Amino acid sequence: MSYKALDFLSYDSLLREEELAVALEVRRWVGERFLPLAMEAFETDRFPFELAREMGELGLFGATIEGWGCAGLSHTAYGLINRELERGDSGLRSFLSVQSGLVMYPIWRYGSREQQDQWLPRLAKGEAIGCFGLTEPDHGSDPGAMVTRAEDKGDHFLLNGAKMWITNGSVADVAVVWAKLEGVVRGFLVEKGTPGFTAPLHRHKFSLRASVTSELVFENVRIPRSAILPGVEGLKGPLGCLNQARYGIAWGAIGAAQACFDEALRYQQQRTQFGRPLASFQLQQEKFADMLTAITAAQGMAIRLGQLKDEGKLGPAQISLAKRNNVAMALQVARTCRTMLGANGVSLEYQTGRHLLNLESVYTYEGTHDIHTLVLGQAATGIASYA
Ligand code: TGC
Ligand code: FAD
Repeated sequence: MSYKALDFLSYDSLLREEELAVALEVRRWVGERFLPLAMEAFETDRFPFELAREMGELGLFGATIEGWGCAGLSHTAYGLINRELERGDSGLRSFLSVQSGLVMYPIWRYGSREQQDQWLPRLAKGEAIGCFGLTEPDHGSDPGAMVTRAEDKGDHFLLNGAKMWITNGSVADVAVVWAKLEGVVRGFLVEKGTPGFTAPLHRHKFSLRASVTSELVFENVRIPRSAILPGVEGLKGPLGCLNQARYGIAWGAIGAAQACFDEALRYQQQRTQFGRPLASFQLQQEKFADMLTAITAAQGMAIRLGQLKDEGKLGPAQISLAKRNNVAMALQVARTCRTMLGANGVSLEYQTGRHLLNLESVYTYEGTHDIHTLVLGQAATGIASYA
């Protein structure tokens, strides 16, 4: 059955022709190539890596970068790509967020020309996979307290520590790892197979099951001097990357909400109880009205975010506003739609329950809902509660 994406205020008419074309192409690809695998991927706890090269061929990775085989699209187009992928699954959008915003972005923005030439073309094609290690077992919301450290040994660095909850950790060819060097946060590119570097899988997740999550363990890992990202020092390095990924999530969450809305609407139009379609009852119609309003408001935020980013005027607190609002909105929509499917809502035969479970992770990663509340509290009052 063909998917109908909710667009009540005709936001799509604000898009440039090529942006809309990208969105529709990704929508088609998700429907044809990803969705047939989605239930099995979630049930068997695996990401369909066989799709990575197709995503590369579509130009989805590092799509806003100019050069190195990247598509050089607008940030609005990149947002739309996130929306369409997350309509499929948050794990699919996560795969893109990490590869593009958290791996290609720091290599492009902070890397040396050699690092860019070595990694960007392969990452763009989906021939190489990357991961981003910031969170540690004892330091999540407060990454500035990290204890992973690099020691300068003259001709090389020695890396020790551990990272936790790392998307793509055990499959990545290159890990962007944040560690303190003489007390200052620095980024390092650590290649798969480097002696002393292991990446055990996190098992038993009930969320984002179609996404690989791993620990990264560094025990006296010797890395060459050329592995340091020369272009940035301090916590603003990793936080600058998070801006890219959080921007994508603000768009992506809308796709998950649209998918749930579409499924609940079709279901309630077709299923009858008490001799009438469920969608005809006022209690259900109130839910549709509330969700329609919430999704439409989130879409307005995303499109404005895209305009500001394309103009180079988007600030971190504005991204926090949209990440916080749109993910909470999507989680609420998924939960409401789950109830509207009755018992079928707990079956993986329907997408909504999968989206609901996934969105619990999205609510927590890339800055928890609470952390974005505090960022907004600081923006509103001028006082940082976490300082
Ligand atoms: P604070 O003292 O405020 O700032 C330190 C330096 O960083 C600068 N800065 C930023 N720069 C760029 N973008 C931002 N969003 C920035 N926020 C702050 C700031 O100007 C300062 O620069 P400078 O030059 O003065 O040194 O830092 P703080 O330690 O007080 O922390 C602030 C806080 C709490 C907002 C920050 O730590 C934070 O955002 N915490 C949340 C951590 C987080 O989001 N982790 C995510 C891990 S990655 C992940 O989840 C990937 S999910 C992957 C997937 O999609 O599958
Ligand atoms: P904590 O920081 O311990 O927070 C626990 C609770 O306390 C939360 O509710 C939080 O909001 C609240 N809290 C914390 N501080 C405050 C405060 N000052 N005031 C009020 N409340 C507060 N990280 C990476 O680096 N790379 C990845 O690729 C990555 N992928 C992930 C994939 C998945 C599936 C998941 C679930 C997580 C991933 N993460 C990744 C980690 C994620 O970014 C962290 O889980 C997140 O930043 C929160 O850290 P924490 O889990 O340590 O929670």
